[in-house]
Amino acid sequence: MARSTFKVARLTAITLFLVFLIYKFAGNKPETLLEQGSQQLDYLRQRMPSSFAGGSSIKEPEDERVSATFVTLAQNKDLYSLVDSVKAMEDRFNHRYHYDWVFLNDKEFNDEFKSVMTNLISGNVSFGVIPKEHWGYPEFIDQEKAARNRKAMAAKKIIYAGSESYRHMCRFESGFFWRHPLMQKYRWYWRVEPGVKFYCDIEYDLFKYMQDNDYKYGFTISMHEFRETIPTLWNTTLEFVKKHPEYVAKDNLLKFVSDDGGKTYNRCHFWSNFEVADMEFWRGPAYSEYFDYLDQTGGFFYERWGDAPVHSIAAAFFLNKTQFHHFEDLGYYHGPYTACPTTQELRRKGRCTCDPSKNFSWKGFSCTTQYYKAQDMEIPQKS
Ligand SMILES: Nc1nc2c(ncn2[C@@H]2O[C@H](COP(=O)(O)OP(=O)(O)O)[C@@H](O)[C@H]2O)c(=O)[nH]1
Ligand SMILES: *[C@@H]1O[C@H](CO)[C@@H](O)[C@H](O)[C@H]1NC(C)=O
Ligand SMILES: *[C@@H]1O[C@H](CO)[C@@H](O)[C@H](O)[C@H]1NC(C)=O
Ligand SMILES: *[C@@H]1O[C@H](CO)[C@@H](O)[C@H](O)[C@H]1NC(C)=O
Ligand SMILES: [Mg+2]
Repeated sequence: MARSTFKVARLTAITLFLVFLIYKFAGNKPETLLEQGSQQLDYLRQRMPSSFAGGSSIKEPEDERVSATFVTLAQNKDLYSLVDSVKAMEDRFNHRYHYDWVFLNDKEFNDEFKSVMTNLISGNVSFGVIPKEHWGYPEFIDQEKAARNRKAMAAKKIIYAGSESYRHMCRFESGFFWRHPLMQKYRWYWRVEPGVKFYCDIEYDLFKYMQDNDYKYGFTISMHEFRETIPTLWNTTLEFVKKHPEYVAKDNLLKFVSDDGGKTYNRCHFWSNFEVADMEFWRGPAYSEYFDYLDQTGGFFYERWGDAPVHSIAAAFFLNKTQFHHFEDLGYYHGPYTACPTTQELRRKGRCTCDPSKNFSWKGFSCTTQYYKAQDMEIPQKS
């Protein structure tokens, strides 16, 4: 009894002494204490946006938010594969910023979907139905030809070859999502799909980081497209570019998508289930006219053009290469691939929970090595 009382007294004395020391050396000023705390984040100061580097005037993160929203295209049946993705985004990032979230669907979302998502998300949430003109066959499409081609492609076991809805989805993501009335008030978006995972805490405002650095398109995973889904996409693109040389950026990223100066497509593209990008680019004349040009050929239906190669090829031609950003600091999964930071610096002392050996970025089917070559940049943190 006596011995344990003594122990408690000794502990208390030591604690008091430590508190005294902290106050003495910290000068008892709250700013100094805050600065000490933020020293742990020194590496972020070097890499991350300037807004995060300040220590003297503490602002609520919302004060500096940019015009941005999350956007998810989904169906009611996706609710419970989507909740984990949304919850992870809230826990890892959005609980500090409260960005809005727009859900889009070709049918009405039901009440369960709406209430689950509204309760989960810290920003304003809205639910939109996609207008028929953005999800369906344009009148110039020969639907019998489309059906014949689907059958022929399905016989060759090409992924999603037989699906009509997948083609409507790809065309919508290629040419329409930013035209939805609910998207009009935003400039930046972050696309999130059902079933995706986020493995790292994101401790800076990634939208603001894009805007402050003049980036237009951010990605995590890149890879090669299946050849059979896009037989005429490249030639159609070249026709457009020949008609509109004025849209080709001076310092473009053509080397990412072509190994022979533009003659052929190497099938590299950014995996668009993750995208953080500036809708001003999609809304601008170069991309709008490019999309219309592609659309009138019917390739979204007669072949199976994906929104990923369409976005990537357009960005590679019409943006300067300084306007792209690879988020090497994000841990991300969309089946079957993972992007996972491999260095301690990027893993931020355990705030990434993915297995670094699963990182797809430098594997053969990925195009991220090609991306760094096209940028004339050294490959970072390769392991
Ligand atoms: N509303 C709606 N969303 C769809 C439909 N098909 C796909 N999506 C969404 O479109 C995105 C891509 O579809 P997904 O099935 O994930 O294709 P994958 O990632 O290419 O395998 C996801 O956000 C889906 O929820 C559809 O018929 N209706
Ligand atoms: C949600 O919208 C309301 C009304 O426009 C606005 O006052 C509020 O700040 C918004 N909330 C967030 C988290 O942005
Ligand atoms: C694309 O164009 C090249 C050269 O102009 C031609 O050789 C090739 O057959 C074309 N491919 C298709 C699928 O039209
Ligand atoms: C690309 O950079 C050039 C100057 O180097 C500039 O004139 C042009 O507007 C830029 N293009 C885009 C799409 O921002
Ligand atoms: Mg998906």
